[in-house]
Amino acid sequence: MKKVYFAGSIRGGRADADLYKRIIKYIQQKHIVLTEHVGDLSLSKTEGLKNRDVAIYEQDTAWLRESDVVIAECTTPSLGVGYELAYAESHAKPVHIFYDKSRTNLSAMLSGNKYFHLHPYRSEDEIYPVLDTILSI
Ligand code: 6IA
Repeated sequence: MKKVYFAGSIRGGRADADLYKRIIKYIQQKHIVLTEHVGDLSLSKTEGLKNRDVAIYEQDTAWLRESDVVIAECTTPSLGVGYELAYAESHAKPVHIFYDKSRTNLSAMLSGNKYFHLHPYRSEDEIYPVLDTILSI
């Protein structure tokens, strides 16, 4: 059983929140997702404003350090997710990036970094077998 840090856009926009929720549910069948709130559909783009951002940063970076693997859905661009990916790299965590190639032109700062494992997909059903492979290693 692995500890998975799942990263997805929050203030960057919640257009893919349903997808995050499905991916998190899938991973949770066999593993622990430290960041279940990323798929919380009641969490809006502005929800975080009333929360204490320092506490969020401290908690998320602690979870990143604790995680075995980082999985990010990057179709909706997010500054927070970009930061988390660089943080994960600096802590030598394996990082897997999923994105819908018909909807996103992934930042060169991600697609140009050979450290990251990129998983462009055309349809959502392509994501799950790749997750199985990643999480069985
Ligand atoms: O820049 P963004 O907000 O799009 O960054 C999204 C990423 O930052 C996600 O992968 C999260 O891990 C992290 N993040 C951003 N906002 C929050 C947050 N807000 N809580 C936890 N992680 C966050 C309040 C949530 C609420 C349920 C208390």
